[in-house]
Amino acid sequence: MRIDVVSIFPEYLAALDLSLIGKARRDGLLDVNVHDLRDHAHDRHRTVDDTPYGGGAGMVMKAGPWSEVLTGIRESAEPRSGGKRPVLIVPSPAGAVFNQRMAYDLAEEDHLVFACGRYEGIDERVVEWSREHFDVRPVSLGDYVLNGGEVAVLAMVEAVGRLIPGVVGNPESLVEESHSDGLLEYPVYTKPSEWNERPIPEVLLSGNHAKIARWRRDEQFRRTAERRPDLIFALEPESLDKGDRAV
Ligand code: 6GU
Repeated sequence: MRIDVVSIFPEYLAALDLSLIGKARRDGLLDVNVHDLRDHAHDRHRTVDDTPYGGGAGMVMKAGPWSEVLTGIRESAEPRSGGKRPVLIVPSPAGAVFNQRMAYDLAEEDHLVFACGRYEGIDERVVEWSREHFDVRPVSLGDYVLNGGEVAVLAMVEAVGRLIPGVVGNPESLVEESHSDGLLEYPVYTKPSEWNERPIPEVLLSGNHAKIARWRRDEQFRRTAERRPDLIFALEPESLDKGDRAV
């Protein structure tokens, strides 16, 4: 998968050299390119923002540098088989909220481009113009405000990157994690079996795999109902098994 990130703080994205995502890059599974938007501002002060039409607080990112950098990225991308357009993700608190479903969908794409806005956002005409060549998706991490899209991009690239085959060493570990089945994950324990006068749940020592599976599933429901009741309401009836019941 190819990933391009455009930012006025490219140093923020240095973390993409680390850990699992860094290894995936070195292994050739991810081709990540970070672009400095200011390289596409051609005045003496490398200006990327200006005051908003209609007045109001803050500054708005100018269209010119954005159109230049996005055109360069598009032209440098190989023509895609089937004419599939790259996905342009615009991180914004005004976007659709990112979730595991979206991460799975994005992991199927060949080319993701992230446009990190700062200030009050990017001139809306850039977003409209981009639809000609990109599949444009404004995406938010959640209902709170960050100063810019960079931290959101780190989160999204990690969530998507780890779903690409070969990035996570043991693909089994993707199956039983939070949100993979619409529920939060069950609690886990390791040795010693008693610590600080606290034993682990007895069932986990029973050797009865069906019973353990049932206990874990019940714990998933208990946790989800307590911490994220919204997820219980969103469950597809078909995703429930015969043993599921109100916990
Ligand atoms: Cl994706 N960007 C910004 N600037 N703020 C956010 C966000 C994104 N998600 C939540 N708050």
